[in-house]
Amino acid sequence: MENTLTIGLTLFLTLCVDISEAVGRKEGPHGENTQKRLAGSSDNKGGRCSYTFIVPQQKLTGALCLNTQSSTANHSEVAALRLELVQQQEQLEKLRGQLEQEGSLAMEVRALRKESSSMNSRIAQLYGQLLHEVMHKKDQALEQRRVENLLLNATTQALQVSSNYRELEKKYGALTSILSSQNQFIARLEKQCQCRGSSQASLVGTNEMTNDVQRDQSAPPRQQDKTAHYIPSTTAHTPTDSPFISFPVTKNPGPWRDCQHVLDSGETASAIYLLRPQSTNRLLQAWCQQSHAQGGWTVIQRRQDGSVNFFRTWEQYKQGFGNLDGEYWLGLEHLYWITRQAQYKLRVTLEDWQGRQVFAEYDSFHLEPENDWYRLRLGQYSGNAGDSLSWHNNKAFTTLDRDKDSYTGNCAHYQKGGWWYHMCAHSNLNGVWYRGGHYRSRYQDGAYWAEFHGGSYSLKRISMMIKPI
Ligand SMILES: [Ca+2]
Repeated sequence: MENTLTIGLTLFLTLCVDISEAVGRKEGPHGENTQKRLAGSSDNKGGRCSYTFIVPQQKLTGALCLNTQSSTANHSEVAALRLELVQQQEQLEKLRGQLEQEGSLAMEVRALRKESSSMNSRIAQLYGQLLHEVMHKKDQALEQRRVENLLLNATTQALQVSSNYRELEKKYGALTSILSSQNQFIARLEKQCQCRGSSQASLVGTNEMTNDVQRDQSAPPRQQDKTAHYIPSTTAHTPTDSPFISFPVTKNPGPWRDCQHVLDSGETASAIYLLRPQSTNRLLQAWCQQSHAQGGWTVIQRRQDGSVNFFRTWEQYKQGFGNLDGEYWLGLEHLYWITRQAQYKLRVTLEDWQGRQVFAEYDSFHLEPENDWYRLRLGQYSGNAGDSLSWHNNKAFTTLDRDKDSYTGNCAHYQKGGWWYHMCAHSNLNGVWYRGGHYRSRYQDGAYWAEFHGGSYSLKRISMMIKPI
């Protein structure tokens, strides 16, 4: 604008100078006053510079110098200037248009930048989500692999269990087969026993069974079983007959009520004596222990060398069996009649394989009759062997062929001897006599007293004795 104004003023001044010169040339000598009035004190002679001051309406700063001699502008220059002015105006317009265009572009750029920024944040968000999903999928893959491994392990275990189950089934089948054959064997034995009883065919059947079971025992079978001391089975059918073959040489031939009676009669030697309990015609022989614990003891059971098989039937446990000077069982029926006479006490003496001797005493002992399965009635314990019989108090007697115990199976079958079983035993002095004490067996079938060395220790010497109080 300032340039345009300057150019305008210059043109105006140039035009003014031209006009005044033209006027001066027309007036000639008459125009001197006028020239002097216009130029003031300045003199136009000899090409001297004349000045004309024009005060524009706008405020001007600085002095304006007009060379009247150079103001020979022509129209072409004016036209050129005008053209230039127009061109500049056009350029100005163009610039303005460009400026406006640039302004709109700047707006667009700003909008684009804003959009770009929002897009960037959106991309960052999406990237974050994607990363999260990738990690999640990775975790899922790991979890899936873990579950697959667990499944694999479980399957392996299931297969193992299945295999074990099949093996157990096979074992069970084998055991069932063994049990079946054992039952058949037992039935055969019972039949043989019955045959033996009815035909009175002496001891052939018994000896067969003895030998057969003897194989379970560590001691070899002895010929003693076949000697004259064996208690014959005829007593079961003719109780009044004497079942005994030998008698000791005594001052008084007897019979006596019990061994205390023998002692009281002056017979102080420990030996076999003939007894006949009161209220019965039943005669029997028993070993009287007269030197131990003040004497007078009627021995009702003895183990010492494994020479006699104790895996016997009900009838045999009822009547008694074995060798009176060795291992034997006096008989439940005899015990019943003896203990009816008075109040008796029971003494159990035990000896282990190191020679240690202990005893257990019960201050009362008697049996119920056969129709109550010779139920055990026992008093208070004393002694140093430990009490392994009170648990059996008030229990019926059980044998291989007569199961009166409270166990689901037959305890006598597993423990290989008749006893007052509960379910099953804290003691079984009629079990298998194993040599050496500790034994290895499928069942707890040794001759043991749990409180003395436990159930898997077969004792060396055992005796059960009764004596009236
Ligand atoms: Ca039972």
